[in-house]
Amino acid sequence: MQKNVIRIIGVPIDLGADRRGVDMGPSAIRYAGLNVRLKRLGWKVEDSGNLEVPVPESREIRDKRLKYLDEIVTINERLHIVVSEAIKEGVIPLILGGDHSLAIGTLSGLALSGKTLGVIWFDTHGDYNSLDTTESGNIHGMPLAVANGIGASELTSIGGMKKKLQEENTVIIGAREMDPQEKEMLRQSKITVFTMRDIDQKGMMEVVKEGIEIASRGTDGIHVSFDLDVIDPEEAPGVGTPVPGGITYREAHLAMELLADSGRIASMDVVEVNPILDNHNKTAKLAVGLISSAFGERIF
Ligand code: EXY
Ligand code: MN
Ligand code: MN
Ligand code: MN
Repeated sequence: MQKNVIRIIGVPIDLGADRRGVDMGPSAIRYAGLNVRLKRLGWKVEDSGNLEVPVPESREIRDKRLKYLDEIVTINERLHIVVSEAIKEGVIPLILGGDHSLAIGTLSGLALSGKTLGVIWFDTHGDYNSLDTTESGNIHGMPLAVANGIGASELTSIGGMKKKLQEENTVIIGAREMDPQEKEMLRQSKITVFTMRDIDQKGMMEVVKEGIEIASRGTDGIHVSFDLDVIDPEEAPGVGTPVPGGITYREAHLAMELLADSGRIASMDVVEVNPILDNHNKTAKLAVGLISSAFGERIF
């Protein structure tokens, strides 16, 4: 087990979303000083560069319920192998997106590694659509459903097994926009959803404490999947699907600091940073600050 090693894996995918630009997320985050910041905290940082994302032969869509399916399957096949290897080698995979469809590969790789991990999914959205419920056909709106074995078999079969998720150890935090059928499907699952209303009423401290407890119950650790659009677009404008009324800068840092205190973070995705829609790399800089808090940076 190689203690205190973080392996950065860039996944410049933007085919899961409607808007181009999120493929530059990994570069924007590195440019914001991620590697130095982690090294300063005492981590050994292995940056494995970016996975190669297939270029679509043409932009014509074969199935409008599953846009760019083949390319997204290919990149997630590649990603799940390297994530599984990282976990088996005892290092912490830190996956930089790229849109949230990459979580299909991450969660498949974590399951393939043999570890049982809880999931805390910070997101505006449920990401719980399937080809039967999606209104956009964008696969970045599907990864959590896919990990739970729901959706196109080309996606749910990545990494072999059907289901990669332990629903009773999975938590969404920050939800404030879901599609009607997606909401119905989530209600039928055992996934815990903390909406913005729950955060307003209970406070982020209580929500994260409950989330850590749920994601830790009987698991080997926690996978954190952080979609920057969970943060209010005033603070994080550089995201592909902004929705007003998000969590604050400080609530996001508190959540990361509490997770760091728990000592249970086994892996982390940081997704949906879109530098094209950003100003002066503000969202990528925020992402670097949050990652640093998650990996032990202290105010005092
Ligand atoms: N629910 C909408 C859809 O399925 O298209 C919006 C999804 C946005 C997904 C981003 C990654 O969080
Ligand atoms: Mn998402
Ligand atoms: Mn989102
Ligand atoms: Mn998003």
